[in-house]
Amino acid sequence: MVKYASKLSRESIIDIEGIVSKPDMAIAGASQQVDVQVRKLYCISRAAVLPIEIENAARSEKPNEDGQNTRLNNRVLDLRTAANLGIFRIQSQVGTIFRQFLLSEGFVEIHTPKLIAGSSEGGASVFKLDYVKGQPACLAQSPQLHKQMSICADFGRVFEVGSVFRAENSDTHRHLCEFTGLDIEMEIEWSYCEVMDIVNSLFVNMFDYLNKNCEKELEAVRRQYPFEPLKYLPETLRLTFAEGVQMLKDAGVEVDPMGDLDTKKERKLGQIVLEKYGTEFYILHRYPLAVRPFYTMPCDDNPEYSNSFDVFIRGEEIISGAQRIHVPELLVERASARGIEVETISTYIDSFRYGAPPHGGFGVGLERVVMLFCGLNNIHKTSLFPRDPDRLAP
Ligand code: ATP
Ligand code: AMO
Repeated sequence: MVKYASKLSRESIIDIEGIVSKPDMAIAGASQQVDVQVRKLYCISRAAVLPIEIENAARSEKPNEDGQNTRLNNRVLDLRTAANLGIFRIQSQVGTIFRQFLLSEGFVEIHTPKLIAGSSEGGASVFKLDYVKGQPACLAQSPQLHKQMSICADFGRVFEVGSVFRAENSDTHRHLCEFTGLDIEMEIEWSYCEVMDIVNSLFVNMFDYLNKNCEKELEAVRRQYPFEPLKYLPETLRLTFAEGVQMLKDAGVEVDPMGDLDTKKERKLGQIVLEKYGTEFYILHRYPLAVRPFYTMPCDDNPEYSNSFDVFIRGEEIISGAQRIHVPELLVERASARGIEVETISTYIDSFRYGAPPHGGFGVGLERVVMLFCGLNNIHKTSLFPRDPDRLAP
């Protein structure tokens, strides 16, 4: 039996029969919990020679020791490490908390189509494909249009957890070509602040829950990828875009007050906010209208700004949200101004013609939330089977 066992390859699955006892601590290491005197041994599933060493995958990335690409090529084995299993258990909790919290707040879960006639967000990052009978179609870049249409259908409050497709053309540490979108849309009574209130209670609740209930998983991730716990406040900090621009200017950074912030400036602002307010989770709102999607509602008091917001963890965006335009004429005007072919979204625009309530919502990238909560440096680590410009398998 010993000879047979010594020939078994690593990661083979075996059944054994034997006598279990407490180990002699003087002989066994402190980590050994049990001793088994094996009487019978059966091989249930024999593993072939491993293409990567799981011990290497379980260490921090070291050059020449099964780098990230090799590990992703062999993702099933790579996922067997404690850190990776921890990451996806945490991810599962994030999705569960998102669902449970919204259901308790009266939101209805919906499932919108992923095959649509035109682009849902505009821009170039659209996967185009041939639909049946030769019709052109796109993969949805977000459930944006249909979640708003569900509000026009009188659901009041809706949410969706689903795949989102973006034909991103370059590799970055935080972009995927397919990711999981956590989306909400809701009627609003007074202002888009009601949507930011949901962001606040949902995420403070989520972070509290993860810290309290995922200790083991967080520890497994931390052992391989050391990180500091996320600093956040019981009431999420809200700054206006103009305040953010001023803080950057005061720190000597050149900023266009009516432009968007690039990744570097977002990170810098994150550092300034942490030093000044002691939080790594905050909301930046009232963005210039010109840098937001066509469906974003301009501010009443100054149409150069918009009722919109982004939310950041450790200086990187995890959420975009806004009040939407519910007036069809204004929607047509804003879509045309952005070069969108209005015919491709005519059914969306028509749904605002028969009495549409003021409404707003937001979209969250699930992989980004987990990446940034765990202080990880790359979104591939939080996507089970990542899709990027160079990766369609496994
Ligand atoms: P979203 O798509 O929701 O806006 P985002 O994080 O991609 O999320 P953007 O406003 O598109 O935010 O981009 C912010 C910055 O991120 C850009 O100024 C640019 O520096 C960088 N960036 C965005 N997309 C890419 C990309 N595909 N490749 C490289 N850099 C990108
Ligand atoms: P936006 O385009 O900002 O907004 O996307 C929402 C959130 O999705 C995540 N995200 C991504 N994650 C991984 N890879 C990508 N390529 C990628 N692109 C975006 C980010 C981002 O904050 N319809 C609006 C949302 C709304 O207003 O309701 C939208 O899609 O975390």
